[in-house]
Amino acid sequence: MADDTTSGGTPVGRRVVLGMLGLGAAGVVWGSKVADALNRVLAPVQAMDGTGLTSLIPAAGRFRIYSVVGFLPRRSAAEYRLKVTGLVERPLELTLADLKAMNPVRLVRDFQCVTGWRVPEVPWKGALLADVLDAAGVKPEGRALSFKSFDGSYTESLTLDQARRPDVLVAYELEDKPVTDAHGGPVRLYVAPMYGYKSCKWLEEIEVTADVVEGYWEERGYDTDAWIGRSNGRRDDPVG
Ligand SMILES: Nc1nc2c(c(=O)[nH]1)N[C@H]1C(S)=C(S)[C@@H](COP(=O)(O)O)O[C@H]1N2
Ligand SMILES: [Mo]
Repeated sequence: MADDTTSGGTPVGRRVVLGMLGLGAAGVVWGSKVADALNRVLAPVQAMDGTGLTSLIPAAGRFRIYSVVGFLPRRSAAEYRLKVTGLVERPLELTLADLKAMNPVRLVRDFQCVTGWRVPEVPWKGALLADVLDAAGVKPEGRALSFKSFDGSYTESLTLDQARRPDVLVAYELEDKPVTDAHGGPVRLYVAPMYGYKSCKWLEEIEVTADVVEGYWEERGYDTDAWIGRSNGRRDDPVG
């Protein structure tokens, strides 16, 4: 399943969003007061494509903004915590200051969604995921990671070997500014060599697991190993 699943148009987006709100597409009578109210609430949601609802808010700049829950969750920098749990010696609860105290890494890479859009030369900054893992101390039986978002729904995964690459960040800056709410701030994952869906927004928890636990889009047919240019049947140029 790749770009052939792309389906533009507001009606699809509405149906999916209503489904997620538990109302059920079949029972919805368009034009009803309920639908009108929902449309006002969901006004920023413009379309559905192959990896989610695209909110075409002006602040998005060069990107499309995705949120599978149909809204943009919000957590202030002051109240933000990143939990590191599971098969670790020392479970952690890191503040944004804790993350910034780790060796900062800045990368400039193209950002590539599996549906085909690409933003060239995006600067990212954050702590190496490897450094976060070392701070917690991964137990010998830990071989994979499960990432959870504070949107309450999105999950992702990496093997430990993938996670320890020098181009995988727990990112707090995007385009040399704090990661915005829309882009998954205060802190999101950034997996440079893989398609965008691996880069979990609104990152709340990293659980070390024995085996890979498939994430949101993997459960819906996308490849677990999401290398740009050699997964999901795509032939994109690899990132530089
Ligand atoms: N929590 C969460 N993370 C997510 C998504 C999402 O819907 N929810 N979408 C993924 C996909 S498919 C892409 S391409 C990128 C898009 O990042 P952006 O919204 O900052 O452009 O976020 C990824 N991370
Ligand atoms: Mo995506």
